[in-house]
Amino acid sequence: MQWWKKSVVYQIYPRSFYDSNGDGLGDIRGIISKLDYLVDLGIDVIWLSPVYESPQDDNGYDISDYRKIWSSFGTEEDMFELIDEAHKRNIKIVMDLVANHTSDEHKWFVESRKSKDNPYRDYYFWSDKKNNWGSFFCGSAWQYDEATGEYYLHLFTKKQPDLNWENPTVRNEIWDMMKFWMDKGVDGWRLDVISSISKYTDFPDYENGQGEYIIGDYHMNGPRLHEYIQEMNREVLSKYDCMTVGEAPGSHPDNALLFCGQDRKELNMIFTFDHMMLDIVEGTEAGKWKLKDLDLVDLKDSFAAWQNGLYKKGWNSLYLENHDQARVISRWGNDTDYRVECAKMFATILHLMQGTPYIYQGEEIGMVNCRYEIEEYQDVEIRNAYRDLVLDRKVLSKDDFMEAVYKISRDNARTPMQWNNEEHAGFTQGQPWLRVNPRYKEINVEDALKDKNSIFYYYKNLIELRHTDPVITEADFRLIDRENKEVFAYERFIDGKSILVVANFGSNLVNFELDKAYKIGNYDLMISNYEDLDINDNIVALKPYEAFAIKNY
Ligand code: ISL
Repeated sequence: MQWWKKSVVYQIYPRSFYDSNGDGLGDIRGIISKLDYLVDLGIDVIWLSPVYESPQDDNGYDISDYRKIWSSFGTEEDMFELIDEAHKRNIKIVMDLVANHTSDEHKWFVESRKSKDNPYRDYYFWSDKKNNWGSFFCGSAWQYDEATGEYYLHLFTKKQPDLNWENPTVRNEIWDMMKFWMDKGVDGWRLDVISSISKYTDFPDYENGQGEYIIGDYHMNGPRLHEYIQEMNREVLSKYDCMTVGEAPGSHPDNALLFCGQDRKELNMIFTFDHMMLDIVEGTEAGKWKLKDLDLVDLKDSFAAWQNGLYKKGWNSLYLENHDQARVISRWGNDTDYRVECAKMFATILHLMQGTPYIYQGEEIGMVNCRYEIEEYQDVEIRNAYRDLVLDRKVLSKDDFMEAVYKISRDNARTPMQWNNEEHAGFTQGQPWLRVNPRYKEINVEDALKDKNSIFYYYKNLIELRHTDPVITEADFRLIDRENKEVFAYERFIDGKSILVVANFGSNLVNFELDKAYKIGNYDLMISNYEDLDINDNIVALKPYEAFAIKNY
């Protein structure tokens, strides 16, 4: 079995992880000093969000030199040392490949914008007119540039011009850069918005949609997408023992296998957004900022479709949080009275499915969303949306917008890691770039490590189970009691062995009937977030956010 199928990945967002030099920003030496913490947790792989040279318009997802490290994060030597120190501890390092776009300060773009006949002109998309495509971060996806009187394409901010993958020279530049890092020991890639690298180059206008600028199907899954990924695999990936996970907005169970089908020679797995969109009202002018309640049945259906759709044909990535998503216990659960139970409940559901689980920094101690004044938020997505949707176009009231920010905005995940109960949660000796969540005195690593019932040790147990029990990595998946709006239950089964996972998704007391196969005496408890199960005649009385897994072997 490929190593990444038994691995658990831990995502580090470097600017918020640990600051070793007191400038208020996390850095690579900070990460090195915390590697033993990750060894204790038991993870196998670190996915590092971008550390490259960057003007930081989008916190490093705007790269101006792919082979240099941003000086506030450290030096190239620091990065090589991180790779080395991680490897000494049997931890692999996956870097972020942000190649759909560069920074406008990358030398390719600096050249490209100079003149229409510059050799770098074709590295990007230039046009004498714009269509009605919108940017993910508000407004038009086209920016007029004085120097040559043309527009360039940017699906993200105007400081993130899209690379033209039609140009074979661009692709070769990317392959060389990937080899550069892999030759330094990097073990794989998380590929940023990989589903957008191929464009519909006739740039058709959207016919239907809300507002002046529209985001829709032309923004992803372009005609040459899989040709490019296959070329990448042929030219680079196939030459290394590496893992790959593509971030793929617009991926669904029916096209997922094009990316990660075993016979495709493309990627190992992808990140879908299907389950993360379930509380967003789609197709409104408010974009991602118009929310509705999550329906648990939708969430179950989404996971089940991916679990079943990829079984024996592809491989799932399993995630609930990352640097673009809110803290899940605040978004869909309870981050006050039942914070600990709830965090363990989400972990149980996620980590006992088939796939490679991803833990986002702080998830393992149950970090929660924050509520700040609008001025405090740093994220370009929040700032642009506030200006466009609230101030300029008045699509949303400030109150409605702020409620959405508190629920789903990206800065919820980006507040500094809470290491202890000292000032700034021990993240920095200086002024943190984004205010530390005020609940750090109650939620921090130091306390978690002292409490054997903490969320941290629960994650550690789940990781240990994945490493030791092949049923978790190999078994089939079956949803149980699909229509139940309060309980998320599923079974994993293979060769007569089965695991039953049951989770109460709310604070109500709920009775749940177990299948006879699991009657008392027939099962072993694998993990549970309460001291004891309350079972009578196959009926289990579930306490608030109670979750457990039992097995019949
Ligand atoms: O922006 C979105 C919805 O608000 C997503 O569909 C978007 O495509 C996705 O979040 C892309 O994310 C990645 O690329 C961005 C960067 O800002 C994110 O941090 C990164 O994860 C641009 O590089």
